[in-house]
Amino acid sequence: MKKILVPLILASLSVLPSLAAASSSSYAQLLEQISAPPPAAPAPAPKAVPGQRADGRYWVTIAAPDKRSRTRLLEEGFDIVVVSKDRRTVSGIADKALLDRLSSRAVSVLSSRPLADYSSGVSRDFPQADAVYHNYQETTDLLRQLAAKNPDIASVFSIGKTVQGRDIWCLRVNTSVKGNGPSDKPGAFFMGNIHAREHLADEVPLLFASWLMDHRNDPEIKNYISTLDIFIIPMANPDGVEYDIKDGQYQYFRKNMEKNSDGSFGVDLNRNFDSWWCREGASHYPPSDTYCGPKAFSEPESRDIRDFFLAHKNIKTHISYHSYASEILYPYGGSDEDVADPRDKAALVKIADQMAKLTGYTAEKSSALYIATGDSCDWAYATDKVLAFTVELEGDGFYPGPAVIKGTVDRNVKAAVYLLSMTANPYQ
Ligand code: 0X9
Ligand code: ZN
Repeated sequence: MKKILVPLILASLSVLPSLAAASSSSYAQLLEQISAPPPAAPAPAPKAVPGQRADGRYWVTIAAPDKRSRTRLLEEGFDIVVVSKDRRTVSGIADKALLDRLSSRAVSVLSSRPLADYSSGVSRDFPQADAVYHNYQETTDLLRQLAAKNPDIASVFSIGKTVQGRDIWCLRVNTSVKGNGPSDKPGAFFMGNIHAREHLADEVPLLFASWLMDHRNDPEIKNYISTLDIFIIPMANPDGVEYDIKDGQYQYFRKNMEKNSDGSFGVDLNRNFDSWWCREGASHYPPSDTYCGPKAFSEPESRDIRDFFLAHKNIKTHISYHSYASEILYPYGGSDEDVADPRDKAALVKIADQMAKLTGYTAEKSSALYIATGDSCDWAYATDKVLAFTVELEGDGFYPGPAVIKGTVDRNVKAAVYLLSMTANPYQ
């Protein structure tokens, strides 16, 4: 019955935008899209699916390259609305239970978003001029596409939820372990966008992930991929990001979306870690941009990142991307003290110097920028001796426009690859 209905549904919904059109996950094509001039007219708001209300269901895109797999999906109860032109993907509607079922099986879910986003007409996207930046959904979709195209080496998993219930997604590149399981291989962890308005700090690790997949067969990269455990979390504070771009206008928002005791919003996640918590460079005043929260690790996002580190003690090196100061910073930032271990100090300085050469940025001890306590990199170093760097990307503000993306990513890919080269033996 359902099989007969599908063509009718497709015909009746032929006016829908081609939501399932395959978007590219290749690094070169992503950069081409970024360099292309923005379209003259604003993109139309996503249209409501006729007759559908915002009721907890999802608009889902799934890889289904043959008829048999599409049929199986229908039998599972997946409501196929669109088959992509190349017939490789289908999009349609699923409730939460079905989406969970599909995600936990071998089915390749490429993207999913609440139907509410389609029917409410609420914009959650960048201003038109910056449309090439990736919002939360686009970031999630790209990570999933990369994993779907490289299933032998990559997987995507959530490290936990945000205040508003979004998943914080991690792409893992590991030839033997998928998802969140343990690995003995030395780990390198790249994280971005813990501060909401620093959108370039999502683009760099996200496009680095795409670059890695494109270059997976280059002998040097192949070697890192087969010997290391690489984690990439491009958007550590998705609630803040989505708020910052709400209604297509920038909100200059830095923090997470915690509702504070005084009614204000947001804790500075980079002041909420348990490293000299809420001493210098942090504020107890909730409306402040550097509000440290009511206690260390009061926030789900900082707890998720903490627990992620604690679950992966094999992580040796780390970058947290921020913007914008063109700096490579090494611990400590919460104190003028040097790290006590001279071997670690030498490695931190050496690696920071080399990453500075590769990017053209300035290397310095984090506290030289200013002392700020509760910082994620200080905590990672103090807890597990992770060689942790804050990379302050370039630009002339928080919203430097699309033109800076390519150069910034190119330069930082070089530094990230260098960090990979140091991960197995940082003290070389
Ligand atoms: O203040 C911060 O959290 C970072 N700078 S930003 O402008 N992106 O907000 C710098 C963190 C460096 N760490 C310390 N100085 N502790
Ligand atoms: Zn920042």
